[in-house]
Amino acid sequence: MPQDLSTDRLYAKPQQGSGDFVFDRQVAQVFPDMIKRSVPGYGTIINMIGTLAVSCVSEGSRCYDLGCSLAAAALAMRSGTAGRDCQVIAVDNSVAMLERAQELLSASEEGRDIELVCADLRDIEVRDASMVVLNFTLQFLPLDVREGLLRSIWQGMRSGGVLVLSEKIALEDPQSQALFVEMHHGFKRAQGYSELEISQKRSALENVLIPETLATHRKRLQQVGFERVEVWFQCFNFISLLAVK
Ligand code: GEK
Repeated sequence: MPQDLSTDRLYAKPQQGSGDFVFDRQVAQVFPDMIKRSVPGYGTIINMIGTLAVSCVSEGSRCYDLGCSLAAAALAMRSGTAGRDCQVIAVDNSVAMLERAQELLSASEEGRDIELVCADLRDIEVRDASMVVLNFTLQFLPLDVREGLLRSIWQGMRSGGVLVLSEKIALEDPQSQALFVEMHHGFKRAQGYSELEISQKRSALENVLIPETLATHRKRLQQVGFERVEVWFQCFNFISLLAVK
């Protein structure tokens, strides 16, 4: 495996203490490599967000990428809506992520057309949206704010608009959960991560990434008002839902 500066080796050496995972400059630098080698199907999900945008985004509306990291989903929406009248807004509260996103987006005409906002997504007012993406972001928010956030997103969406909600989920059945965790670790080994990297990353995420079950996600999306909720992608415990207002 090549070991350049953009390769994720952040957990390759034994860590001092038990630091929780943070989205800092080091993470931003290696993020594309990290997420591709950690989330099975990430590239497919990003591509399909672009495909969804082609048919789901309506004229004069807004598209939001909430918890955008390096704005890959925003860029996919922008490509899917090229030449059309809509605004793509990408939000993240990590300054390091947004600085890197700005560098990457400024390299292309489509990228320069995306509005980057540095803010906590709980403070963002979603308005007139036909497409909203929460691609592996909700899982990092405290459990007690998730419903309120989804409700305010729903309120800011056009009727018929779509929310793409991708999450790492927990399985209700403990044996299935154990099997999927093992399969995910197998995926990470196949991507070149060592046992030390896998276990240290797992510990770092333990208090930070709080997964819920598919049933919990479904119920809450319906409770806040989404008419239809479908799983359109799943690989082990990584899923993506499409919720239609
Ligand atoms: C992608 N969607 O590549 N407000 C704003 N941003 C937040 C908040 C918050 N309260 N909490 C976390 N974030 C991206 C991948 S990564 C997923 C999303 C991962 C941001 C955080 O700074 C980070 O950039 C992102 O949510 C989660 O399609 O690393 O597993």
